[in-house]
Amino acid sequence: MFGLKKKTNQKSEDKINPENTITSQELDKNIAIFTMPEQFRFAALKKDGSRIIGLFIVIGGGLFIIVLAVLAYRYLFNTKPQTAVNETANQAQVQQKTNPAPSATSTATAPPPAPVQDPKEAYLDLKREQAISVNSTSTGPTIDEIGEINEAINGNTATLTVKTKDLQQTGTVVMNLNGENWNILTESWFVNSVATSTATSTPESTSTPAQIAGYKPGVDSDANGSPGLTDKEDALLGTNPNSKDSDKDGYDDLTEVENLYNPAGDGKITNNKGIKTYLNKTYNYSVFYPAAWSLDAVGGNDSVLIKSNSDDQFFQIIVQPNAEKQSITNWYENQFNVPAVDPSSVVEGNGWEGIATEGGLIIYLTDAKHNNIYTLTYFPGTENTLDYINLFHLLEKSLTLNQK
Ligand SMILES: [Ca+2]
Ligand SMILES: [Ca+2]
Ligand SMILES: [Ca+2]
Repeated sequence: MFGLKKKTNQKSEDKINPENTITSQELDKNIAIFTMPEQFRFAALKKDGSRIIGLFIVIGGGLFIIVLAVLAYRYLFNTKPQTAVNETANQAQVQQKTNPAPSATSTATAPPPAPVQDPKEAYLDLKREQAISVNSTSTGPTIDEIGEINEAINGNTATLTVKTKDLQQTGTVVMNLNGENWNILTESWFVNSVATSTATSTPESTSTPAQIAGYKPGVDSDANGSPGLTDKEDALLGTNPNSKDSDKDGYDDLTEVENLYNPAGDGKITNNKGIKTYLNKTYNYSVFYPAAWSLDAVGGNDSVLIKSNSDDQFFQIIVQPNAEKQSITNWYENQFNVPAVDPSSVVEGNGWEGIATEGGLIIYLTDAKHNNIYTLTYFPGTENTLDYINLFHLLEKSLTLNQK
């Protein structure tokens, strides 16, 4: 209680202490002074009113100078860099105009722009576009039916192996890179007759090509029960469509073609004017093909189209790396996710071993060193007519790999 009393006493003493009492005049002074910076406060306390006014003028002048300085700074340094940027931009434009292409002497060559998409995604996008397009000339199954896709990219060419979700169809899609866009070069679909019905397929199915399920045989005027060269093949080779042995040497036209002999005269089939040899120097292989057909090598020679001049049928040869150096059987089993290859579909050729599928319309093969996978395909056109099946077999049998 005593302590409390002392405290209240102290408070009341503070209030009545004359030294601490501030008059209304002094209070006005202090309010004015306390708005000033600290260093002027004590000086102002000692000086009279006129001095305070002088200080105001000095401070106001100072503020005015600061404002001027800020404006000057903005004018000198904020506007000038802007014009400097414009100048360099103009210089760059001028340089671009005079130097449109990077100089050949430049050591630092810019890398080519990366493709926007990978070919697989580009293919699916194109399929989606086809699905909503009224004027679509779509090939193969719809986007909803497409299942697993394997892609092999080789430079500007990509080969997609596409399977439908029900595994009933297999497609081979070749795409090429044009600038930043992947375009479909060729797309072909086959019903998986061999892969899904190995139990019922017979080795004879590949040797009687005129009877491949789902395909029509080509017109063969002199067949008389045993198929020979088709009339369209006769036209290309200069043989008689109404004679089984056009050159009367005792060997049937078809037998001669199958054994790489000339059905229209003496010697080997290279003597026939209807046949040319294509040599692919990039992958060091050669094949025989119809001389009248056009040959397009695209994508750095890894996709070659050999096209008929009279209809929409063509042959194709695709080369892709055999990345894991697998035997053709292992490669095929991995690629198509089949447990075991039907032994009757294994074929051999000049320096290669392969697997024939779709009744022999597609042959996957690899060289002795397992460096590359070669895919030979016969596309029998939109009519699915096998007009050139024997010439496709000729191409297959003539394929020579000269791996160093
Ligand atoms: Ca014939
Ligand atoms: Ca003959
Ligand atoms: Ca002959």
